[in-house]
Amino acid sequence: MFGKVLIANRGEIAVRIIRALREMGIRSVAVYSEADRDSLHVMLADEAICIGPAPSSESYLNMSAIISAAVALRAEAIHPGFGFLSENAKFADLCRQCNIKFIGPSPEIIDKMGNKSEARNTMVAAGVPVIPGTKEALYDAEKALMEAERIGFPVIIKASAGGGGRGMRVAESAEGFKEAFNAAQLEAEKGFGDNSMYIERYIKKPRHIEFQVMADPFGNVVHLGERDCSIQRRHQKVLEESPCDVIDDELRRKMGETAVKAAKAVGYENAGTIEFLLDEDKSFYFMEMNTRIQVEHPVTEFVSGVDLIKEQIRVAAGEKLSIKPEDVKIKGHAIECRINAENPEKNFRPCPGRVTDIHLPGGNGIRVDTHIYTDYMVPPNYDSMLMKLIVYGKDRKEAIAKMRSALGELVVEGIDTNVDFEYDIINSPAFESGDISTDFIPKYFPEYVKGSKGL
Ligand code: MV4
Repeated sequence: MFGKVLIANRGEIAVRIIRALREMGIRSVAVYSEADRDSLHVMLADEAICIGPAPSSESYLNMSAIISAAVALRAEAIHPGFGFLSENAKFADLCRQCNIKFIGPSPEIIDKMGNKSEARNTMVAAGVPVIPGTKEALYDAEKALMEAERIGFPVIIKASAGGGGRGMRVAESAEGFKEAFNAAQLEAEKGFGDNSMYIERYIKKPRHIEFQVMADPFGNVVHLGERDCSIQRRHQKVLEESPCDVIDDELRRKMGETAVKAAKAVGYENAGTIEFLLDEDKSFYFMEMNTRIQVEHPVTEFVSGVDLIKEQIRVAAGEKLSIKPEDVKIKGHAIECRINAENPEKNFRPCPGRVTDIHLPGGNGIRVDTHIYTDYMVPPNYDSMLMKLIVYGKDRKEAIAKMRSALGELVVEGIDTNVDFEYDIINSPAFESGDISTDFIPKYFPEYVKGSKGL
């Protein structure tokens, strides 16, 4: 096992990883930017080192500064968390060259899954269902239109290098298709420096269902059930839950088997997520694979009883998976709300500033993952997530009741937050009845989508 691990991240996930390391008897090294000197992750780690100025590009994305820190403090491995360098194949490769274990999959796999069109083709070859669409990269609106006619409208135009909704447009018919294609392509070119596109049939009102997989270096792969992450606002998840209400044991077995097949097809290692779109008729299709631990991993930890961060560290150190497929039992129901420093009344604009007071909920089945404390200054330089509130109950009804109670108790003063927005969602008849799809917020909370460009 490792003696010392560096955490190449900040905020609540850095805190989460440091706690797992401490429980495992492994020393932790925090890295921080000049804006994060007073951060909780710096205080909790065994050692901490400044890696640059506030902008991410000069600190948390600064590969040579992070590698130098690991070498100087003799860390044997780096946990990248999520965001920042977590899905950067170049960084994973740099770690390998410097003899530092990157806690995640190989650079080759990160690269392969990072190209969404290539990932899709890989899954087709592995016999994983994908949404009907194009195989060859498209660069030209004229040719793309011919493909769209073949697939049948409506279609969705996606950037090969994309993901998370950028460089994406829906075309309802041939009319306006070329404009949509060119707009998406321009966005892809600007955003990723890659103008290759692909097209799929557009699925209306799907659910975003993702399966957690975990793989060791010996080819063992398990899945730990699904998360329903359909409730999103402009491709940002707002609330996640596990299990999904409309997935029965038989469908879970089928989708889980498919997720494991997908991971095995690429020789996957460490924690990963297979994203599916689930259609209203219960057909499911591979959408993307995320090659990192995800924000919403705690809901899976609650229902599976597996500590995903510890498992990541163990398999990265060369150990076998601690769980066999037949040992996995999904029990109860978990819900996560993401608490952000933002103002829902003002188009969710970020609201950095000083936290003057907080009160955290607690009790049976309540988990709070956060880095904030009284008098903490939320810097304006990073994403606005302050906290994850996660609850666990015997069933969905109890989990909803716990979340309602926990959100009601939560106090964060000094800055604007989305707590009331989350409270409204949890208390809505639509959420309670389980009428959930990716258009949940525009459908039931249209007052919150003003100024949105839709997709
Ligand atoms: C789709 C789709 C419908 N049909 N693909 C959005 C982000 C990216 N990961 C893929 N996305 C979608 N792809 C086809 N063929 C609908 C979406 C989509 C979506 C997916 C998950 C969660 C929220 C969403 C919101 C709008 C659109």
